[in-house]
Amino acid sequence: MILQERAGVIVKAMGGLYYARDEAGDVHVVRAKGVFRRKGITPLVGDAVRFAPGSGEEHGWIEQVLPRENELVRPPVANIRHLFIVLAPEPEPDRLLIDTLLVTAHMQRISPVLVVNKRELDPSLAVEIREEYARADAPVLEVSAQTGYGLDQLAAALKDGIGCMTGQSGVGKSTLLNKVTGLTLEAGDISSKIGRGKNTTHHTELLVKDGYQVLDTAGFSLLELLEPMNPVLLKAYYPDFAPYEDDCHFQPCYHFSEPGCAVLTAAARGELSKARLERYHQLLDKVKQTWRNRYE
Ligand SMILES: Nc1nc2c(ncn2[C@@H]2O[C@H](COP(=O)(O)OP(=O)(O)O)[C@@H](O)[C@H]2O)c(=O)[nH]1
Ligand SMILES: [Mg+2]
Ligand SMILES: [Zn+2]
Repeated sequence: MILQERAGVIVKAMGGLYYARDEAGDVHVVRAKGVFRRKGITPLVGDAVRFAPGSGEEHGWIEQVLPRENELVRPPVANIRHLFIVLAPEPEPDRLLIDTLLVTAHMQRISPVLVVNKRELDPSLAVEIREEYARADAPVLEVSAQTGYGLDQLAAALKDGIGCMTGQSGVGKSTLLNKVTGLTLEAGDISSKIGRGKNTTHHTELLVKDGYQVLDTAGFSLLELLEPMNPVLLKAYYPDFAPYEDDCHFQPCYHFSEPGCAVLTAAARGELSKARLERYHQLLDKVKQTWRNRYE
C-alpha cells in the first residue's frame, strides 16, 4: 500500500537513510530516489521535501527536494535562518574563529547572531564585542544560561526558522539550548564521562521541539571552515568595509597594504576595529594559501 505523498523536513541523515518529519510531527524513514543521484542532488538535514511514506517495515521515498535558501558544508545542512555564534569569557574567545564563522554566514546569506554567554562571569566582554562588531551586520545578544539573563531574546531568535548553534567547545551551546527549549542535550565535561570520548560519533540532527528547529554542532577546526575561495572575494563578506571601499585608490583593492586604501585609513582613524582588520589580513593569507593549493 502506498500512502499519500506529504510534506516534511529532513531531520537526520545516516548511511543513505533519511528521517523525514511530517507536519503532524511523525518521523518517517525514507531514501532518495536514483533520480536525485543522477542530478547530483544529495538531500541534506534541513531540506524541505515531498515524500511518500513507507508502510510497516518498508522505508518510503523522497519524491522532491524543494529549492534551498542556503547550504553549509560543515555541518552539512540546508535552510539555516540564523547562525548563532556563541562565545563566552571562558574559554577565552577565539576571535579569528568568530570572524571566519561570520564570513561563512554572510557567504551563504545566513543571518549571524553573536551570543555572548556566561555574562555573569564578566559583563565587559559583551561591551567589547559590541564595539568590535558594531559594523559586522550581526546583532549581539548578551545571555547567561546560569542566571537566565537575556534568554527571552535568544528564545525569540531561535524560534525564527532553523537555527544553528556554533562556536568553541565549552562556551555553553548545549546548556543554552537545553535552558531555552527544554531539550536534554549532553552538556558539560562530556569527555570525562564513562564510555564517551574522542571517538563519539556525531550525527548532524535537526532537533524539533515546541516550535524550535535547532542544530547543536560540535566545535569546528578553523582549517576546515573555508572552502577554496578566490581571495579577492573575501572582503565582500566584511560589511564593515563597505562604506569605504569605493574610495580605495586601486580597484579592486585587497585592503592589505595598498597605497590610498580607504579601509586602512578608516582603521588608522579609529573608525574601524584595527584588531578585526588585522584578523582579516590573517584570514586573507589563509585564503590565498588554500586558493594556491586548490588543485593538490
Ligand atoms: N558560569 C557559567 N557557566 C556556564 C553557562 N552556560 C554554560 N556553562 C557551563 O559551561 C560548560 C560547557 O557547557 P556546554 O553547554 O557543554 O558547552 P558547549 O560545548 O558549547 O555545548 C558547562 O560546565 C556549563 O555548565 C553560564 O551562563 N555561566
Ligand atoms: Mg555541546
Ligand atoms: Zn582598500
